[in-house]
Amino acid sequence: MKKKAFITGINGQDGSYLAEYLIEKDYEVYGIVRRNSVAENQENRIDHLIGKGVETSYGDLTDISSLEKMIRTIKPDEIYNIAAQSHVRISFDIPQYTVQTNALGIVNILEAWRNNCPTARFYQASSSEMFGRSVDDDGFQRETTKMEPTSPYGCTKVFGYNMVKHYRHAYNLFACNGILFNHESPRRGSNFVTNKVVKSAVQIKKGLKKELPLGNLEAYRDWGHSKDYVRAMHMIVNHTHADDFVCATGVTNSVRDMCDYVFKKLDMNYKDYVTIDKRFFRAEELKYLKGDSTKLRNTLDWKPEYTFEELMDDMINHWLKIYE
Ligand code: NAP
Ligand code: F7E
Repeated sequence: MKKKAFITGINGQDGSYLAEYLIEKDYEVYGIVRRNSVAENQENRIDHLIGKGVETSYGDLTDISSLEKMIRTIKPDEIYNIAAQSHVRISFDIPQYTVQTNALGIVNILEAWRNNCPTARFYQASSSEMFGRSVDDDGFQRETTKMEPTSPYGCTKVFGYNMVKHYRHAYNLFACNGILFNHESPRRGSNFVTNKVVKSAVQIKKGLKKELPLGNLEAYRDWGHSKDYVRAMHMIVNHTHADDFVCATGVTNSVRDMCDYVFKKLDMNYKDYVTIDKRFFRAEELKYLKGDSTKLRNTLDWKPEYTFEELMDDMINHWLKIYE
């Protein structure tokens, strides 16, 4: 019999790659999508999968009835809680909504799971944003690094992380956290910095735009490819026991380095086009991320297939094709 997976956030960047990956592994894949006034937006990243192994229903993390109905009727083997208000800067503008979705939302799905299909394995999309201003002496963050979040988003993710561990210990359930560092792709929302830079640089190259306003160029991030990271999610859920794992490349670059690479690749100099706009700064900045994923690499034999440069090239080629 085919395994069944239930994915919240199936229409997001990771949800869509995860759905593709699980279909290749012969899973039946189910997901919830939110009602959107532009009907085409509801499933635009997974249109090509609907009816080809993926089935969706309307649902929302803040609506426990929709979660209970899905879990009760599907009886999934694996639940991936990928949905979130995932934009860090926007979490400063809408902190209560971010808490409702990311913090109360996880209580909703944990309860829906515990009461309707506790034999399923549960994955929570935890984040390096939980580490905030905390870095170990050797310049890395890892599973044991103290969590000192610097954003409403980061605070909600620490809450979710702890609730997942609590359900594991209190109810003996298979509940795991993947602590994922930044991961990107051509499907990344274009208000996250990588896709914003790549898309704008290509538009500038094609004469469609003149400048690129950005915020903090001195922030460092450990950027990987979403395709590599959804593979890690599946490995974590299929481990012999429930545990928490950091997933990262171990390489860090600044936003400035990233701009330099992308513009050079298009035979331009970022200094001629990038301007600084304080609208894109945050009330508190997370300055530096570099992840140590030794535990994931040694225990589950995971390693990334994409380097930072290959990731950027994939995104550049995507936007070049669109504007050609
Ligand atoms: P994304 O592209 O923003 O996708 C988020 C998904 O969640 C979308 O499908 C969105 O639906 C859905 N969603 C938002 N609010 C919801 C709600 N109230 N109820 C149900 N669905 C809701 O994010 P991503 O990059 O794929 O990230 C996936 C997860 O990993 C998120 O939990 C994020 O916080 C976490 N994470 C991401 C990274 C990263 O670098 N990408 C790193 C660490 C952790 P709509 O399309 O309707 O908005
Ligand atoms: O910002 C700086 C910004 O919004 C990266 C989410 O997936 O990863 C992501 O959160 C850096 C920050 O991602 C602009 O200040 C400069 O230092 O692409 P971002 P993020 O905030 O790191 C974590 C791990 C998650 O869990 C989140 O869900 O880039 N930056 N100028 C800018 N950022 C944006 N968005 N826009 C700018 O114009």
